[in-house]
Formats: sequence, structure tokens, C-alpha cells
Amino acid sequence: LSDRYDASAATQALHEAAELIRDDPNRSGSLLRFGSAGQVVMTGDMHGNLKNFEKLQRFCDLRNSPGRIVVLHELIHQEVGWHARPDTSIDLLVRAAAWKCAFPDNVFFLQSNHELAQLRGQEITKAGRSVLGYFDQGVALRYGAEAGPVLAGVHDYLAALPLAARTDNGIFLAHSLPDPLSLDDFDFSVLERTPDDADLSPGGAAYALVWGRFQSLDMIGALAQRLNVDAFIVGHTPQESGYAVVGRMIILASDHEHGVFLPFDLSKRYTVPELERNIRKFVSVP
Ligand SMILES: [Mn+2]
Repeated sequence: LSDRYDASAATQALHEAAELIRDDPNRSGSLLRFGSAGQVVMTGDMHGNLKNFEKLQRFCDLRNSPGRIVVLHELIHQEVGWHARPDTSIDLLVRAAAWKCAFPDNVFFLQSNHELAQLRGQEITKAGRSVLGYFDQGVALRYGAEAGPVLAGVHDYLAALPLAARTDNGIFLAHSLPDPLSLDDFDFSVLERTPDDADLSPGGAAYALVWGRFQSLDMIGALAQRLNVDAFIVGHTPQESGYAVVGRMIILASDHEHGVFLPFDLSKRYTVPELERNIRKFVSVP
């Protein structure tokens, strides 16, 4: 057990991943840019799902696929259910950080509302329970007296996350998109800089991007035009059957047994129906 949950290895992986994320050559401000070669594997929310993560690692086979890029977001805060089993989503975060350290040019992360909430101490309650507290308890369960340095590593990692990614073939990747009411005031320049306190707080652009809900067809169309993209791939809104398509926006969920992911090539342009046909179910991965 002590080998498996080695606090100093976890702490080191989280800080090293944070440094790689901050100094990413693909990054400009809080936006990642991917060129015109290789393949992107976009995921939806993972919320601690190690089984799907391991399938994703097998599918991506990064050791033998140097041209493949995988984009992950919302890794923490797993559903604890009515029986209040511990939230051990720290395990997924540590393993994803280690994956980044092993393949810095292939593994990428985006900011999400749960990760932002954990970073900023903005409470989220589900069924009357504090998800931030449950996460901290899971870290204490795994690392005991050494939970403090691990949580400091988590904080460093969460603070480093970029907000979105854009590919040369016109696809925009983010955890969510602003809701229709906040789009008029949305400060697009947040993508060009490191978000500050105001950006990350309620009312700020980074906050609006990761928390947005109920996007309308009109708003998605207007945003696509504004950003000059053909399609958005996001997570955030739960999808029991794995995914949904709303105009130019595809919503993926990767956190349950009907979860999916979406591989696409960077070298060609896609319509939304073509992207939809590329969606793969985790159950199809051995
Ligand atoms: Mn979310």
C-alpha cells in the first residue's frame, strides 16, 4: 500500500506536471494551440474514473504513438453516492500528472469548474455534501500525515491549467462554453493571458467559461463565428448516454460506463456529423 500511495512521488509528479503545463511550448496565454499534424483524443469529464482512464491510456498507446495528443479535464470530485464512500479522485489526478511527466508533448489538461472550485475554495455541494471536503478527506485517506504536501502539489497543478485549446483545423476544446447571458460581456482576451483573480472569480471570464450551461444554438453559432471555428468539443453537462450534439457543440462524458471519447485528425477539416461519427465508447476499448 505504501508503494502505491507514495506521497513524495505524488507530490513530485504534481509539481512537475504543473511546471510542464506552465512552460508548455503549445501554450500562449491560457490557450493551447495544436498544429496540423497528428491526432487529438478529446475526452469529457472523468471525475475520478480510473477504469476509463486506463482504457484511455491503452487506446492512446503513447509509447508507440508519438503523434497523438490527449486532452483531459475535470479529473477530480467523484460521485460519492448515498453511502458516502470516499472520494479518491486524487488517484486519477496523480496518475494523470505522472502521464504528463512521462509524455509532456502528448498529454494536456484544461481547467474545469470542479478543479477551479477546489483551487479557489469555492464550495460545491452535491446532495448536501461538500465536495471540496470529500476530496481533501480522500487525500488524507491515501497519504495520511503527508497529505499536506500532496495538496500543495494539487494546488500548484490546478493553478497552472490553461482554459482552452484551438486546433488549426478549426476545433475549439474547452470544459464548457459561457452561458448565453454572459456571452455579451465575455472578455475574450482572457484566452491571451494568464487568468487573474478577477477572471477566476464569479463574474470573471475564466469562471464563465468553465461554469457555463444551457448554451443556445444561436449563441453557439455566434461564438463559432467569433472564434472562427467549425466545432466545439466540451464536457461539463452530464450525458447519461455518453454524448450530445447541440448545433456546432459536441458534449462528451467520460466518467461512467456509457462514457465516450473523440479522436480526430489534425490534418483535415471536419463537419460536426463527421466528428460525431468518430466518437468511441470506452466499453469498446479492451
Ligand atoms: Mn463541470
